[in-house]
Amino acid sequence: MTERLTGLTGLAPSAKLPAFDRAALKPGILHLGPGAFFRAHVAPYTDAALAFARGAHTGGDWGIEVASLRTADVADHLNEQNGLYTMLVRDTAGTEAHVIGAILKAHVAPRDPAVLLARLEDPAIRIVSLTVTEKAYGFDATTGGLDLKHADIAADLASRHAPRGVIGYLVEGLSRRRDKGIAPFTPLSCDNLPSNGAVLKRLVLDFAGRVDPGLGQWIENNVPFPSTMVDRITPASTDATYRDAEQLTGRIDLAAIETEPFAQWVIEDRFANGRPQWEKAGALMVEDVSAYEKMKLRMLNGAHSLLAYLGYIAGYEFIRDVMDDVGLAALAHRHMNAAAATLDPVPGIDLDAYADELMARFANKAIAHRTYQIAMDGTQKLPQRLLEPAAEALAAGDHAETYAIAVAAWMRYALGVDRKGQPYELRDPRAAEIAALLADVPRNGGAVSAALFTLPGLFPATLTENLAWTEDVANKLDILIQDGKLPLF
Ligand code: CS2
Repeated sequence: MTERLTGLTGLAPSAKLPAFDRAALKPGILHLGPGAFFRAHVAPYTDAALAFARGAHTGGDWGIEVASLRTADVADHLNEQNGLYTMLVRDTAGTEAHVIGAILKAHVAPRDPAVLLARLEDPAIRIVSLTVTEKAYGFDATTGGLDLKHADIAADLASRHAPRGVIGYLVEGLSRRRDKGIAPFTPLSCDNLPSNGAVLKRLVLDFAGRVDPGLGQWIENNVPFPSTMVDRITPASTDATYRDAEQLTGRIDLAAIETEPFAQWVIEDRFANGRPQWEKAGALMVEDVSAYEKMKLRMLNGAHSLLAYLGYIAGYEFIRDVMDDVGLAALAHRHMNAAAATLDPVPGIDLDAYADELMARFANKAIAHRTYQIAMDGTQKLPQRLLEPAAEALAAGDHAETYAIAVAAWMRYALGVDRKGQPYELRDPRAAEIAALLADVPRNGGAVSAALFTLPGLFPATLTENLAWTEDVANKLDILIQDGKLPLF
């Protein structure tokens, strides 16, 4: 019987092993949200930085502990495997298996909240990084501060010493450190939010200001919140992931993930207490990440969402299938060019070449990235990916047609019924609100778009008050509702 992946001896020669001494690793990073994206990005970048620093005095101080704030599976599998897991890198030329050794231990916050709080106040932990998805932050787009109706935020404000959400844990961790005279950790957001560090800072300060204004001041004075741009296309793991990981390593691995060869990480170099040499692993350390972030959110993620909604309604399972549809692929490219036109120059990047590279990445036949996965959480993704650039394009005198198509596609998707009349789950934190808004609305473009445009806090007035643009959305939505085909060209 095949053994479980628990150590590094006796693996198949096709497995690439960590190039540093794991026994010498000490914890330095606590990561919240050990999902597939983290295992394809922050962890392997850190692994590569550790390999570079091998033998150097402080290199081994950046081992990672992870904590899940929700489900236990990944954390349990990682612990059963002594933190080891396989990252498959897939391309049409073949699949490589990299065993990642940077993770030391995994925690499950709901099961043992005291342990996570204790880890947050350990002086050895100098960075707390996060990949928790947009919806976990509790950000209210209308006020720019905390969403007081967000379940975690409301619970944590009511019981700040026993938190359950990201902001509550960060504030409690920083509070304990201040009280004990321990230097703060650096919170490092790695989620697809614009100015993710600045947003996180605003939320943490808003929360701290409500429970202890002195703490808010201390955080303001002592804690940097660097923003980052993260990029690596990482589909959810499937049976094929586990099967190939087993074949290439010779070990059963229930924490295996798969990803593409491309990876990018741009990080603002402001840390309270040191950091790994991520630049040795290819990360770009900069003063201001905003230009990179906007480029990635608007060109990659904007086109991704467009393809996901149109593709899903058209019956395509994976992004690579949508890219085989010549019309939709052309639309995606046109969208990228339109998004590029809203950007300031991005240091060192040729935006035409970037768009070409994105087209090739989306078309990667070895990556099975579900349209349904990307279509998730639209209300959390639309603003930064589509609505902000749409508003800027309109203000610059453009018709913003590609955004009208994308928004119409999201609205069609929000109906929750496919072309064959089969219902599907929306998987959006505002799904119930959307369903209620649409309950008695006739299924035509004008009525459905008018209803969804009233969803509080989602669409900026600059868009909803532009009658030519809202009419364009309504017309396109009507076409999509009527026959589900895309006579857009
Ligand atoms: C995708 C992203 O699921 C989504 O919404 O657009 O996860 C995308 O794959 C990553 O941001 C790529 O870096």
